[in-house]
Amino acid sequence: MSAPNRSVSLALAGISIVAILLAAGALGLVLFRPVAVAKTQQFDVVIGEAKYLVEVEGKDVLGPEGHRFEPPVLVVHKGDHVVITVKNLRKNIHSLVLPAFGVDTGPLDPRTGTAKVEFDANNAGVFKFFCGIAYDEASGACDPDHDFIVGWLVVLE
Ligand SMILES: [Cu+2]
Repeated sequence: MSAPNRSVSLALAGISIVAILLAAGALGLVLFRPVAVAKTQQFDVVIGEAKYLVEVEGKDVLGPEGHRFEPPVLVVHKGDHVVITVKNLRKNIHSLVLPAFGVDTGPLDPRTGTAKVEFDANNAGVFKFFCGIAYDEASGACDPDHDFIVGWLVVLE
């Protein structure tokens, strides 16, 4: 085989390899769609206070207070690493418990109690979190509206 023919053969071989790689890449894109890249999601959640309306003589006025998590809904993607800093702004002891991911801040002191919890959101779904401190007036643990101090973690697929 002469030198020019060898060059043509090498060129054809190179073109063939490139074509095969392009085809494999295109096939890969079809078979393995790009997925969202997991990342760290940080939230600041406070145990705060809501005011409710009551009707007095036909007018709506601000009535009793209730306790709540703010924000009450956290949205992440499956696989994200979630970091939540929880602060208790209220005058009694509260906590944040998220059983689905083994999270429990433990008791947070009134007004100043803060805790940071971390976990990997490895399951998609809607998961409830709540105050894990049972109401006990004598010891200043939680409040009479304990059962309503709830929030939701939404983990998207
Ligand atoms: Cu509480």
